[in-house]
Amino acid sequence: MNEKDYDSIVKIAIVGDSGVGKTQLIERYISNDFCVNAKSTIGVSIYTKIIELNRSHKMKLQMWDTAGQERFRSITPLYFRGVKCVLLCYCICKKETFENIQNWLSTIRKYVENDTHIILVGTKIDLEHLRDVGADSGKSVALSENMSFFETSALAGNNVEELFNFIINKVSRTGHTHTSNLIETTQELSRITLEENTRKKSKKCC
Ligand SMILES: Nc1nc2c(ncn2[C@@H]2O[C@H](COP(=O)(O)OP(=O)(O)O)[C@@H](O)[C@H]2O)c(=O)[nH]1
Ligand SMILES: [Mg+2]
Repeated sequence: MNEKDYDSIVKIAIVGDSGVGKTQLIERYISNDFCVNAKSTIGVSIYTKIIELNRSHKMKLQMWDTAGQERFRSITPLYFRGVKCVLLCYCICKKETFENIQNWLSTIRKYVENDTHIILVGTKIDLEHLRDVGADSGKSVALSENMSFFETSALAGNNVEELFNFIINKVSRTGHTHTSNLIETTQELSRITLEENTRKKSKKCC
């Protein structure tokens, strides 16, 4: 499938503490598909996957993953621009990653539109024997903060397909996508990357 062959585009951003399994979750979802690429640029990896909603509509999912800068709490507003859905992840075996959810929420809500879906995701449920955060706690925070809730395992594959099908369902029902915003965002990202590369090159010369 030609990567440009799509009718709409949806940006999804994934956040949460370092090590909770964000990258693995996305890689698990896309790994069996041919229409996949990850473009690593300044601090961001962008994965894409084209979904055939029906015979006349192909939707391109653009998934933004951090390249570790969440460790320093230095995610740029650009990361959230035009986003339609945010996956906010914590590890069910590490309570502190769950306790950080409120901090993440304040960051997310500072930058996203009101109609952005936020999904709370408890990761690594294959490590049930090490569970440190009950599913009920996750559910209850999700409910009080108006988020959807999933528990997944990227390792075993539990609920990964279901999670992304849920997202596709949600965003396709609300209909509109932020195409123009996304084009601007992608152009801006290319510009910054270009500037970064030029700066690095000129440093080497001197
Ligand atoms: N047991 C288990 N380990 C996982 C799972 N997902 C990720 N990991 C491990 O957790 C560590 C961090 O994963 P990564 O995706 O890089 O986390 P990120 O920093 O949030 O992107 C790695 O060692 C992964 O192998 C999972 O579902 N189950
Ligand atoms: Mg990562």
